[in-house]
Amino acid sequence: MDQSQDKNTVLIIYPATFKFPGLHIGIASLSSGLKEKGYQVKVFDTVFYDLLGEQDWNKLRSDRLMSKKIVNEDEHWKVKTTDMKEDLIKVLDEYQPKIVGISMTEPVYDLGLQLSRIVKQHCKDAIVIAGGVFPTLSPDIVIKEDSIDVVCVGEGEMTLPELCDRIYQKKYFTDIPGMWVKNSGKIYKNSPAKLQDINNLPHPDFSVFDEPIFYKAMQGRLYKMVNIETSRGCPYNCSYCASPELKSFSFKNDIGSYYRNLDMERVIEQLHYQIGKHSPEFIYFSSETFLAMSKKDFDMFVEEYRKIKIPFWFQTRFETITEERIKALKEVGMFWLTLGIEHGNEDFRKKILKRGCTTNSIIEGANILSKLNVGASLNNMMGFPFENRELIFETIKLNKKLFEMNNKFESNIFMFVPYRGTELYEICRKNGLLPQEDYSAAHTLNSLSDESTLNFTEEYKRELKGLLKTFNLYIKLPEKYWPEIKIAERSDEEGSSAFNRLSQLL
Ligand code: B12
Ligand code: SF4
Repeated sequence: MDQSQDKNTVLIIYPATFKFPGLHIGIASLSSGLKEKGYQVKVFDTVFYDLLGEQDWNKLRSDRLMSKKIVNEDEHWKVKTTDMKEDLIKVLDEYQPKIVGISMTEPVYDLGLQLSRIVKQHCKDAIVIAGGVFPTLSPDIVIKEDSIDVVCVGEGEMTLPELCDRIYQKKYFTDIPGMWVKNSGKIYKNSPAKLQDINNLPHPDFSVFDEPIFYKAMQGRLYKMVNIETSRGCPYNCSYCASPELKSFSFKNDIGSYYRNLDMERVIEQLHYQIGKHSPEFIYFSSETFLAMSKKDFDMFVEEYRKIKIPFWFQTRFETITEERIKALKEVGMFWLTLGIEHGNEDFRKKILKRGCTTNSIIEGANILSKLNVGASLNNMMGFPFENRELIFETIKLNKKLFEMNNKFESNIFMFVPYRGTELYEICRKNGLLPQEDYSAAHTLNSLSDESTLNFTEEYKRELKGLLKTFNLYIKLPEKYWPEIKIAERSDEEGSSAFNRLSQLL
């Protein structure tokens, strides 16, 4: 890089849902790669701008009886009262970046685009590059946007510094693997870059995030949390998830396996590094299926974590739970875990959602957790194609059964959103369930929306909305209340007062 350049800051924009913080490993990993090459990195995030009219992620969750209200919000979070656009312009003026990156998942794509337009209007010469899951799976949509010059298709740790070097050295940059580049009206679609051995990457650089972003809720309290990556991708193939698509994208393009585990030695090294740097109160193992690890790795993890003594939580699948593992993890600080049920009907789960997990293994796993007095968040969805009220009640009944086994379980319910590139997206499209041919879920910025975006009848959409609202009442109150809960499903005055009355009983 030409060190004579005094302005060598790369700005990375992180469009995020209001009050839904969490360290973004992708951005942190890009930052480490850039800093190794001598660049400065500035992150602009939207986490604390109220873009949803006071409907924040946590409030909606507690309104829907999914989680406890946070008691110490004001100690760590600060809602921004300034204008997001003006704040972004101030950052652009201060750092005068030549390269501005934007990380986008599908639900925040619209917001990301708005921000990219502000950048282009204000800094005409800056190169704007979009990356993340949505640009990777839909580069053709993203590259069409006037405010986007380059799309990073796939991982960016190696390709973004390469692009920056070329730009700073005023070199030709239209042929970088893993990049789609728009130049003088022409689009250069370069082949994807080979995937990296994640063990050779530098540790993610979380110092680019403001302190409030480290604070996430656990059981109604905010704690300073650090995310530790133990793997990328997931061995399973659920039809509604982007992970299998990222896997098949890598397979089809012969760039290596997307599903990669970090060596356990590297995970432990990373833990000590991040703890030393950030002193977290909690650790979140940011892996799609944490317990999909070998016995050798598991044993090493338990042995090493024993010395760390910081509570931790993670996400895994029911099939990966054994009594021996949960007992060992509890002893060394496991506080909580998140598990997907997604649907109560085994056949539906298997055939439509492509989740092979049996109801028996869900119940067995829940039994182990109950016996060892471990709490967990259980994730569920509704509003799928080919589902109906009766099938949704199977999800309710399974969650009810589990809650009766262990009242520390929290049941989350989300409206199904078809993400582009997934198998269920295609099924929705073929069955005329998408509102338009080029549908994207970009407008679902609030992923807790209670409106189904599928082409169902208005009556069924209302029914779904009511069931989403009352899901936890059905689970937590005895069946004798069910007729009253049915009234609470309605959004009229009688429905609302029934909902309020019944909520008081919990
Ligand atoms: C940890 C995680 C989170 C964390 C951190 C957020 C984040 N965006 O990383 C939290 C809990 C905050 C979160 C929140 C959400 N998440 Co999430 N999350 C994940 C998960 C499990 C792992 C992400 C990760 O760490 N990957 C490893 C890193 C290294 O990869 P990466 O982030 O993709 O980044 C690399 C490349 O994409 C690229 N890249 C990324 N950004 C950029 C930017 C530039 C400029 C460049 C050049 C390159 C580049 O380079 C990076 C390094 O190689 C993924 C699953 C998955 N397989 O991606 C879901 C996933 C990304 N989440 C998803 C969703 C839907 C959400 C939420 C909407 C959830 C919700 N219900 O509200 C929010 C949206 C948050 C947001 N603003 O993006 C979906 C996105 C679906 C889609 N098609 O877009 C995924 C794919 C899971 C799924 N269901 O399919 N999530
Ligand atoms: S187990 Fe989770 S991360 Fe893996 S494919 Fe299924 S939904 Fe995606």
